[in-house]
This record gives sequence, C-alpha cells and structure tokens, in this order.
Amino acid sequence: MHIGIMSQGAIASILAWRLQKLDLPYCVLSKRPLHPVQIETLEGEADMVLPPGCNGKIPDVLLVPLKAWQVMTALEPLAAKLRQTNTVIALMHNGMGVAEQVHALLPDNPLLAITTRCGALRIESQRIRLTGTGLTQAGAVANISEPHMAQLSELFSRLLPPFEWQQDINQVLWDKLAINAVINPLSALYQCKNGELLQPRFDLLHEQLAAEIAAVMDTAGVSRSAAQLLASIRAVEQATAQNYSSMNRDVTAGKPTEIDFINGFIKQKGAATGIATPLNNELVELIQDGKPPRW
Ligand code: KPL
Repeated sequence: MHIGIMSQGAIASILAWRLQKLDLPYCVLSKRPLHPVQIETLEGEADMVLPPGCNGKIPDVLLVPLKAWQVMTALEPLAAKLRQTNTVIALMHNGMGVAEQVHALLPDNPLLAITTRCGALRIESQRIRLTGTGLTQAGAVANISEPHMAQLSELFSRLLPPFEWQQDINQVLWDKLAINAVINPLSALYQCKNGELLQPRFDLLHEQLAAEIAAVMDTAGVSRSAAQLLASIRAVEQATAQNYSSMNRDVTAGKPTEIDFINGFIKQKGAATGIATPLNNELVELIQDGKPPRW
C-alpha cells in the first residue's frame, strides 16, 4: 500500500516522520518544493524527515491533513486522475461539511474521515514540535469496503496509535465540532490559552453555546444534552489548558480560519432546520470581520 501525504504542514510532517520510522512506502504531494523537516519529539529529541516527492504517482491512500478551507482547492486539480483510481481519500481537519464536497467531486473513491488528538506545532519554517499524542478515530464516509476497513485500521494503528475504527464517525465528528465551536472562537477572540476559558466569566457563553449546539445536533440525529457537551468541552479545556487553539494561532498569524466549517456549519444546519443559533452566528461574524467581542 503506497501512501501519499498532501502538504508539509505540521501534522503532515508528523505523519511523514512516523511513516519513515515505520519504513512504509510514502511520498508527499506539495505544490511547493519539498524540504527536510526537523521533528522535536515529546521526549525533547530531534529527528530529521527527508520526504520523497510523489512525482506524478497517485498513491493507494491519500492522507489530507489540510485545513478545512484548503481541501477542495488542493483536491480539484487532482480530481481527473483520482477518479481513474481506487485511491482512498482520508480527510483530517476540524469542522464539518467538507466531506460532502469531496464526495461530490470524487463520488466513486473510498472516503474516510479521521480525527486525532495528536497535536503538532510549527516552531520554525523547518522545525515541527510534537505537542501531544492521543486517541485517533476514523470511519467511513463513502465506498469503504470490509477489506479497506481492515487494511486502514492496521495502517492507522501503527501510524497514529492508539486507534479506534468507528462505525458511526458522524457522531464523533459532531462531538468534536461541539468542542471546537466553543474553544476555538472564544480563545481566538479573547486571545487566550484554552485553559483560561475555564474562568467563571465565560460560563454563560459556554452554557448558551452548548444549548444551541445540542439543539442543532439533535436535528442531525445525534442526541446530546447541553450538560454532556459542556462536560466534554470542560475536559478538553483542562487537558489542553496550556495550549493555544488552532483558531487562536490562525487569527494571531493573520491567516484564514476554519470558522465557516465550525460555527458556520452549525449556523447553516440551524437555519436549514429552524433552530435559532444567534450566538454561533455572532461568533462567525466576529471572527470573519476581526471584531472584538461585545461581552
Ligand atoms: O482541536 C483543537 C484545536 O485547537 O483546533 C482543540 C481541541 C480545541 C485543542 O486546542
């Protein structure tokens, strides 16, 4: 099984490093010239990755660890070639809504969604720090056969352990979306670390957001109480207290954010099902317009 990785981003570089260590055949697809990357491990050791380019070769499994807003732009130029193959497309990003677009672009390719607690940070242009490891979950979006499932489970158990195959990845993605929809925009607007959101002054915002998200999730067939969502959000704030969220980093760096695929997705689902989501809508606007919060 030949594996391709799209880009040389932080998580993409961790994947390349792991594949190199496992001695599995892989290559990197990138519009930019490839460069060596130094990986700093959790133990503080340094290791080098020298990724091979794909040079036009289409891999059997294509890992897509890109930001939600980058995925379609990266896949569109490859679509004609990919349609002629049975390449498995593995999406790895925050937010929801992209998988449907990818499925429309590549209706016959096997498609899966992955979510991982493995974290990485670019500290210099060619230095990536592994900031944490944790559970990785994947599940079928479309066209995943039983043999695919067995092969992919084996691959991910080696690549990103601990790993679980999920029969219903949609539920896992909604649960992750709820966490991102609170932590990411609030930590970006208040320019704070995740743990600072545990302060009582943010309690009401948490409660209102959890109530809106639980109501929208219910219409998507994922039944969670606002209290259940709050408990999982609080647990992530505790566990990642010293970290800055990805949206905080994007806003600080003046880069585009994933807001349209996080709170924007909730806003869109709410509008389609008649559920009011005023606070989610306001967060989308504030992040898009770069405005300070009024609360
Ligand atoms: O996924 C994350 C992100 O920053 O995007 C969380 C879970 C909020 C951790 O920071």
